[in-house]
Amino acid sequence: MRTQVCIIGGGPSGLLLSQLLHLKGIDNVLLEKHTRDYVLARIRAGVLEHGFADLMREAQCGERMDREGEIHRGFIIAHDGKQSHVDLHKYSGGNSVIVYGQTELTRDLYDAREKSGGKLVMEADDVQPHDLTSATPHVTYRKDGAEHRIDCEYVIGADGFHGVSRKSIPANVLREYEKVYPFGWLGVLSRTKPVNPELIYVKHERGFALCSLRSQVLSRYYIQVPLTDKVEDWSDDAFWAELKRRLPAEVAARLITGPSIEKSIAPLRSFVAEPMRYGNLFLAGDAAHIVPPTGARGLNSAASDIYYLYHALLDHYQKGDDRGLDNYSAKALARVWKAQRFSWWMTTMLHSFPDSIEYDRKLQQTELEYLFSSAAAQGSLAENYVGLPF
Ligand code: FAS
Ligand code: PHB
Repeated sequence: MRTQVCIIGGGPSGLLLSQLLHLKGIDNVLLEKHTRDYVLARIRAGVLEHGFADLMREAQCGERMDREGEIHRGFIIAHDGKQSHVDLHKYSGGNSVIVYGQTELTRDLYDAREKSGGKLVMEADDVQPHDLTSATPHVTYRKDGAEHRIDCEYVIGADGFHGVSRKSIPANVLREYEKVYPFGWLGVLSRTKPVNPELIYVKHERGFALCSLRSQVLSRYYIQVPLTDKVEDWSDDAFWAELKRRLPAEVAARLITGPSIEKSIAPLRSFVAEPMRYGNLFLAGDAAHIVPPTGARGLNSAASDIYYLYHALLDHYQKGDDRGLDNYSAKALARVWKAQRFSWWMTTMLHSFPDSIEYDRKLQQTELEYLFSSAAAQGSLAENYVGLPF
């Protein structure tokens, strides 16, 4: 098989780029190692920057997001016995975020690709990119016991943190930067009415907590747990009891609990791989960078990678202009590192660190006192949370 662009990975990054390129007549094939149902069963992000939402609309996949997603103009940080409101709309010059689950937007993207006859190869085994620095790269994979080859001009590595693409960059070229946090997030999804119309981020001496939602009948909650915890250590009752201990009393009193329909522990890490290009391989999304979810930047960092790649490929195929492709890595990384900074800052400010000293805890308190005493500080938080410009 021959195509112009071969995309490895059928998560939101790969699917969004595939759909955008398709609409511009750029031929592409997407290879995903799992089934669509397996991909959709993963519960992940919940908050979309306005830039991501605009890309979904440009991909003609924004209709359900706009109908079912919730516009959020702020959120609450509960800390030191107070509930402080972050007015995103006021401090970001009128912007907001959309609360719409990654599962749903990924479903919308799969539906769009399948409706437009997209060339998606699901359950593609042993995907391997080859000859990346030549003018004729190709990708091989196995399916139904047969070996397949796709000849292409560009390979997009959108295969997530554990994918094959980043590992295809030689060790003497690749530079990796990583910070692992000494805790994880235990997340629960429940068919219950959310405890609050806006998200509540909680800084508590027992550990961080987050009250989020997917809709008015589907709630998403998280509590910080030690890295040694296993999800089987946590019954639903134990989860709800611990969440209530960390919430402000009046919030805990109105919390509606119910059986978990998904429960998992995610480790927290900050990670960046440089460069994001190697020959005709371009990395995008989690294949190149990971953030702790505290700042809701994970999925949203993928958005700008896709935006830059989409426009760079358009310029190449429509104008013969390769400046976008040549500048991709530097441009994408500039925004990626800003998302890294913001996610590190939110995580450091709101979590309990096992090895912290009294001075560190005073600094956390001061960070929050400064934040809520300064319009400039709230403006900085707001512009990062709604999404820095692409
Ligand atoms: P993905 O990992 O989503 O997709 C990569 C795809 O490539 C997968 O479908 C995988 O099966 C496929 N693949 C992998 N190797 C392959 C191979 N060799 N061949 C073919 N296909 C291959 N972000 C937030 O903003 N908020 C959150 O609350 C949040 N929570 C998260 C919780 C967890 C447990 C995780 C892991 C991530 C979370 N994230 C969150 C970040 C997450 O949303 C990612 O940013 C988002 O999934 C990135 O999308 P992709 O880059 O498409 O990568
Ligand atoms: C979520 O709803 O899953 C979510 C929301 C905001 C975050 C992290 C996770 O910062």
